[in-house]
Amino acid sequence: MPRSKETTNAKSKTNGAASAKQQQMLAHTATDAPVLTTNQGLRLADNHNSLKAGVRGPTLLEDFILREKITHFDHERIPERVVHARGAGAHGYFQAYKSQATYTRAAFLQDPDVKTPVFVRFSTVAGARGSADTVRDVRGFAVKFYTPEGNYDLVGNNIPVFFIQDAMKFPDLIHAVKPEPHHEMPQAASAHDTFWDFASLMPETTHMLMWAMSDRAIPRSYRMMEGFGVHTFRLVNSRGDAVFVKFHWKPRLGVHGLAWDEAQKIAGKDPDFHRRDLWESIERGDFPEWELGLQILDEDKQQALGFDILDPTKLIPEEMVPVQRVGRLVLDRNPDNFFAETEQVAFHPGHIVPGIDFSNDPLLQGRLFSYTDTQISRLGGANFHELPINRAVCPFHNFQRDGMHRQTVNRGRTAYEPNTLGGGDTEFRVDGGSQGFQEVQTAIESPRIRRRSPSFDDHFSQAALFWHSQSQFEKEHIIAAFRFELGKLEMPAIRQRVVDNLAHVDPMLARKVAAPLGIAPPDPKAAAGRAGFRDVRGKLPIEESAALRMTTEPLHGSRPIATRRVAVLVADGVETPGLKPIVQALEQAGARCVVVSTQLGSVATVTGRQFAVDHALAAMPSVMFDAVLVAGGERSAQALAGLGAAVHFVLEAYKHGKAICALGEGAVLLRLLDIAAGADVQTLARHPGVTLGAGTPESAEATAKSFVDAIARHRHWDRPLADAVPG
Ligand code: HDE
Repeated sequence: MPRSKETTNAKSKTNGAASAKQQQMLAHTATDAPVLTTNQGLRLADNHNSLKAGVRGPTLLEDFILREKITHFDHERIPERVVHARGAGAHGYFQAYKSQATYTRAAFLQDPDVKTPVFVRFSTVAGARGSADTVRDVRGFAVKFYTPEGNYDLVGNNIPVFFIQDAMKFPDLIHAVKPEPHHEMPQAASAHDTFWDFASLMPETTHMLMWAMSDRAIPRSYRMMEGFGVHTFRLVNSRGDAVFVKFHWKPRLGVHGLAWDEAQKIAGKDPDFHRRDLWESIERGDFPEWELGLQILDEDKQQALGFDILDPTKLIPEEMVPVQRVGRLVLDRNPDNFFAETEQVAFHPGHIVPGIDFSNDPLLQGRLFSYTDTQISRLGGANFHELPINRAVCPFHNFQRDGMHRQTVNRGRTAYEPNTLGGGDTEFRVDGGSQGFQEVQTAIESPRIRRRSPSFDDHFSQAALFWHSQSQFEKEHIIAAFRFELGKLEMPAIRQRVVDNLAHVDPMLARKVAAPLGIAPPDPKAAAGRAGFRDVRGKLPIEESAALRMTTEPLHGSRPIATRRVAVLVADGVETPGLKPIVQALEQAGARCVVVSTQLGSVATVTGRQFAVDHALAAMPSVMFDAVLVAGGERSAQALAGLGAAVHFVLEAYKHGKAICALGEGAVLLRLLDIAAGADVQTLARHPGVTLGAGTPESAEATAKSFVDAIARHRHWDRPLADAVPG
């Protein structure tokens, strides 16, 4: 209804000056923007003022517009996930390299020309939805394939084994690791008494604890971590033949971690570190990529392995059963809306397609009924499959009906099967033929029994395999992580139980962990006497597995430092002729260079030109970067060397093992660290990952090459002085 003149005048009077200004700001969109309405489609004449009894009077109950708006706002939140609450997601596709028909009839693994759409959600496990990304934790790696045969969810983690063997213990595990119930502390951390109390009393957790204390639990990026289906599944071909399978995701960029000190600092300086990294990479066109790997095992070969493939605390070493790479996953589109997609996506290990089936892993079996339950409580009813992010892309129809928030308008008279009234003999038929899902038929003839299989009793041999497979730096980081976590405990008895258990992995590991903890030396006998302790060792034919180490080899190809972030430190008086070709070479090798200075805007070069600055030191600390390039130029270098923030920047990067390159006079920042004193070849050789360049255009090529090589090794953990550097 058109507004009368009086109404308009009265309104502008009551709105006052501020409102007039706001309306002026909105004026340029007024003609083409869609009109604001209520949820019922009623056009709004005012979105700033509630309906009052006079301009200074009380708000009227009849203001249905205000009530609708506030009521909706009051109900905006849904319960966060019980576990994996903190996450980030992206769209993409999966493409098989060639048909896997020999093993499976799953449609998405047949045709190399077909791209199957996917949505992937990465997550931490313990923290609340607003917790920091870089805490020490397992990461979720959940993939939803929208296949022509229905949705298939591969709901895995970045660690190939799990803490417990039986679903019965999952609520206990999660209650132990979540913030303690009396004071709700600590957030998103396992370094507290209840977690280690539980873990130390359940020695089956030992293998997973080794992984959780390693740098795998503080990934550099979601893009640089592996993914695993964890449980043993089955693949089934069109003849109905089944094989066992373990699923792997292998990242194109290698597997890399942060330094623990760095991870903790990032948690404060940029709690969204992983989420931002994923988002920005996709926005820039650096699409994250993984290869899908299959470890295939004939059903009759399982006995020969020396451990039980149904036990989720065990992995199959790649040396025993190689991983076949069968396709690639590419993430190339960010969500349009976090809530609608990343928050409402509902994964379930039981969302499966013909050609894939389960094993009897008792943890997997428990998961199969848990996930529907959680979606019903989180997403408000049984119709969560109708939300756009959860909808199958193939037609789906059945006689399930009604329920909260039903969106489908089912037609016709029949909601049952069989029927004769549905328009034809039956409205839908079941497909008992080649297309329908059919479980693998397996014989079960056993007594009903509530007991753990004795074949699950080996709690330590794979923990030992993991430990012995680690490189020196990984071992040191694991020891430091155990010391950190146990050092936070209030109860010495819990520390003692942990190191007593560790003595069954390796006595030296246990002694090193125990040394600074003020407890008695590890006692393997005490551990062996405790309830729940099992150490019936199987026989593994290998003592080490190279596949269990993190990547230290540089990437091959033309972009060996793809997506690495390099800070270029400059100040007024910077020399650019020797700097620019290096920046160019780094970017050609795939890196992203970011100019950092004392202030935003630009600095003046030595010849008086403007050199643009991307970030100020105060807002962009060195933990946000993979490498540092200190520019040359007498005045620039002196200015930086006189600034605590700049010195700390380089100091911290050195401590965290990052590649550092200083050009010409820029080396003065390293001299303060006593790194480059008398910078001859021998001295430099003692400082892995440090490059000193002359800073001239002629020397740029050689300097860039050495710097790129250093960045490509990710981190230089073998720095002799790193511990001595305060930071
Ligand atoms: Fe989960 N898990 N889980 N889980 N899980 C959930 O489902 C559960 C387990 C995993 O990004 C919940 O939708 C039980 C193993 C991932 O949305 C819940 C048991 C592995 C995600 C649930 C397990 C996982 C979840 C919480 C033991 C690695 C996040 C919200 C029987 C293979 C998916 C939800 C996402 C989420 C239950 C064990 C991975 C409560 C009962 C083992 C990646 O249903």
